[in-house]
Amino acid sequence: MTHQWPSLKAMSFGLHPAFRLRGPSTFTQNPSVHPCHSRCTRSLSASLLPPYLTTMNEAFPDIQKIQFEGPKSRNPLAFKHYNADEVVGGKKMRDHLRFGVAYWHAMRNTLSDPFGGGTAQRPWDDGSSSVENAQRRVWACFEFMDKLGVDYYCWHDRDVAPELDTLAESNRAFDAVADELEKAQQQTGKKLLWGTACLFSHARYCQGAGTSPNAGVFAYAAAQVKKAMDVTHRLGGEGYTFWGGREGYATLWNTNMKRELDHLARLLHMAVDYKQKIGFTGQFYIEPKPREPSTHQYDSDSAACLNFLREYGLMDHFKLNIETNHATLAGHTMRHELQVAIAANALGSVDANTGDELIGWDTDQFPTDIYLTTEIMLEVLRMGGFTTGGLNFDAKCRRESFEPVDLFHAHIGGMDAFARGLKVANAIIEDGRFAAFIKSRYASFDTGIGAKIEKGEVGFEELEAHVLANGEPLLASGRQEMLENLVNDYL
Ligand code: XLS
Ligand code: NI
Ligand code: NI
Repeated sequence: MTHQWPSLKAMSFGLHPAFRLRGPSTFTQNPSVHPCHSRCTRSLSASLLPPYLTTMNEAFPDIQKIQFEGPKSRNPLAFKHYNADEVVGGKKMRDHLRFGVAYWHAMRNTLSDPFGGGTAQRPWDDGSSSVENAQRRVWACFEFMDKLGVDYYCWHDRDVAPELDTLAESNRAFDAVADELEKAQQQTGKKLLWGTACLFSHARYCQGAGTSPNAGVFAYAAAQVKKAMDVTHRLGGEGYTFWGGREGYATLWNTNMKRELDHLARLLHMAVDYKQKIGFTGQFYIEPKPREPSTHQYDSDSAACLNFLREYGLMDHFKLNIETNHATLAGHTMRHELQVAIAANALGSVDANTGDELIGWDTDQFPTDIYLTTEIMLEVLRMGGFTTGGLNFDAKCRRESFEPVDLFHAHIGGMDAFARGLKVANAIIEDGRFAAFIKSRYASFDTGIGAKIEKGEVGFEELEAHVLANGEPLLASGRQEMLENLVNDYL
């Protein structure tokens, strides 16, 4: 749906200085302070705001709606490959890819790193933790999504609304921001892919949330999840994610691992009960990650998550939300993690990003590697496509890329990379040579003794007799090099 935002340029009188901020930043005096905050000593009260600012603030006044211009275009603010309504393999690109904007990165990440504070210029944001600022940010985000042509977004409770002194106050602030989110969703047709609770930033969670040794912290986490589920439900969210931010340990010298795992499962069972109670029908996801911030996270990879879910009787209620950079931190490829999940009928959604091969942490970069996006889309197509899930850009601009327009370049690149990945994956599937090769590789299990093995009709004695009668088996080449060459034919 196309929505025409009123132009703020025409009515920019009386704007708070934060809104006039355009062009290069001058925050170098104190890089650890948010650029807007360093200039702004008071937070905006609702009465100071012209009424239109609570509905649309023209956060990106110089940027038009991003158009598909095709591969020959030289316009960096255009799609070369992502053409939302183009049909690939019987389905529109937008329905295959179901892109999501991650609120925490696009709207809240100041682009700090371990050696320096934030650099991001976000002129619509006054840097305060006021509810008004949070409400204004909503409209900046929806303007961004609308201009970008992304249909979904994801949030943590504390990305969209501030954490205040008490749970009651935080919940009230969350409701007030949810009012704006609801209005913005209705106005633009954008949808919530999933919500989640941030159970890792506040100091109370320094020893974990569901796995904290402190029952009061467990209770706080439960209360926060309850509220985040309520708001996700209210906003029609299609899913709800549990990323175990600090659900792990720093050292086993102070940890009762078994008890912590039991507690985590208890929290998730409570969430399942509450989901049924409020009638929330969205999909629950667990997001694997091996480490960082903890030394070891209990949800370390797809296999560990599935084992945990099976052990605690939660398999029917959860699928996995798999993130590329987490897969590689776990020492796996993304494709490996996806296949493990698909084999258990548990692939739900994808956090689309990528890591840096030379940096050892979760760098959350935008995916631009077509080989990677092809592999991801091959697996997604192979499982029949997303249902509730999608491709959430859990990715941030580099610290050097601090201008608002960089948010567009980053997402456009990711969307184009996935559009190409989708097309290549679809071509590979339609062509059928890989599938035929893999099928033929296992052909000895289709008939004869192989079929009997698969059906469980033979045991050790029959197989010994088979070898005694037939002798040494004849092996075929794995043809890895030939197949890798074939991939390049499609790119
Ligand atoms: C952090 C995670 C986080 C989750 C949501 O590494 O990727 O962003 O996606 O809590
Ligand atoms: Ni993630
Ligand atoms: Ni991550």
